[in-house]
Amino acid sequence: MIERDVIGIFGKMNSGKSSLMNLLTQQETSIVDSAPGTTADSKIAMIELHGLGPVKLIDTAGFDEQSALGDKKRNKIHAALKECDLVLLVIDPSKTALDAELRLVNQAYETDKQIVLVFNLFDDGDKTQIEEIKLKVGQLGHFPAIVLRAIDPQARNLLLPFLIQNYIPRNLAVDLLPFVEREEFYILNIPMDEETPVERYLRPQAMAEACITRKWAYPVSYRMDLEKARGGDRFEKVRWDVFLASFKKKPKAIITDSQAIDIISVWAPDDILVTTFSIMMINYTSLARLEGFVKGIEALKTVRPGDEVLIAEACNHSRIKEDIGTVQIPKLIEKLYPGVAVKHAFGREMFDNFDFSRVKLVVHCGGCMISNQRMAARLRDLDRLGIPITNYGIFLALMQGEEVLHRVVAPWVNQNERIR
Ligand SMILES: Nc1nc2c(ncn2[C@@H]2O[C@H](COP(=O)(O)OP(=O)(O)OP(=O)(O)O)[C@@H](O)[C@H]2O)c(=O)[nH]1
Ligand code: SF4
Ligand SMILES: [Mg+2]
Repeated sequence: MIERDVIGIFGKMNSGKSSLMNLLTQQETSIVDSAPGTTADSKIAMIELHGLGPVKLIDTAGFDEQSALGDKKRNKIHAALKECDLVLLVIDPSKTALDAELRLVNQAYETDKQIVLVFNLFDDGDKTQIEEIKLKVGQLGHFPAIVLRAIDPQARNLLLPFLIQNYIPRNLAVDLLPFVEREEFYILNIPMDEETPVERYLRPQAMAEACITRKWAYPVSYRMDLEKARGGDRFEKVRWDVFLASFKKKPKAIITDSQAIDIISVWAPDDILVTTFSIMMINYTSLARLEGFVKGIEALKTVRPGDEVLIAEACNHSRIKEDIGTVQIPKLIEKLYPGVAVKHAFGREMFDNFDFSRVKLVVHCGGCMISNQRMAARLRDLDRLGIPITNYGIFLALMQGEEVLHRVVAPWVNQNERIR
């Protein structure tokens, strides 16, 4: 069966949803009429869209329908919303009451849907309303928007490139460890502290192990005693040296817990690649946008007293003692950037309602518990606010010096081909 991306077309009655459907299918798929409430049931079309592949389009009834049939129609709209990957929200800019649109946007956002706005221009004079709408309804200003005339067949030439540029397809996948080669050895350095679950690896560790094995290469786990290593315990270093010497074939790379980068960057021989789980994970969840996170750390050069650095974790895991986000990174910031305040945001909804006005940098965890879509939405929001974002692994590597940062990023250079 073909995995289709599902695109739902939503909006008020008579906003031009069915016209948009027909524009995409290039056929009279849906009935278009000036009578409000023409589309009573969801209308479905299976088509191939150039650049997007096979898609299922769902044209829905107007969500402002008040008739006796309204409830049944609304259930259908909800079903379509649940099913779709991309919400095309059609807005007639002459109608400036947008409460219903906002409700839909909130529902769509909570369920990780991607959203784009289609301002359907019935009258050229309505153009001026669009910026007003975006300003008035700030939330709408966050989404990519296109202005077109749904009944103009030429509008398709605008709409398709716009969708390709702004939509991340469901089947887009990124190679978790693109530099892994068949029949090579890879060390996973897993110190295991109080936060480590007893019977399993953390998600990034388990994913790395599975990925390396799937590629017919060999993952080898090593438990480093970080306390002893940092305390200069001679035997801990000897244990590491003996471990490394036991390989007949030199391991190709070490993927370490970012917390151990201070030790690994010194103990790992120069001819073995080094990176961290956190960097691997953020590259994966951001769909190969590691470069942006590496660039983001440059903001540290310009932070001043009174500025804020936001530490963001995408889940609410239990935090014990020397937790990286609540203890280790804040300590480093306090020490190296006096007067810069550290803020925290945890959980999936973390960016909602957060006051970003003084935030100069976001330092994000690996993000293993959120979807690519949600991460993309987060990056887009920050981009619009002009706030750079970096990641735990990058931050901790830089704390060991520019050359260490260089080293942990090196395995990814020119490797980040997106795979569809
Ligand atoms: N001038 C102009 N008219 C349009 C445009 N888009 C749609 N219309 C007209 O607006 C009316 C409603 O269009 P539809 O596409 O049926 O709207 P809808 O949102 O599907 O409406 P319902 O199914 O009733 O909810 C029709 O008469 C269309 O011809 C446009 O871009 N410009
Ligand atoms: S989402 Fe972030 S904080 Fe939570 S387990 Fe994954 S990497 Fe750690
Ligand atoms: Mg319709």
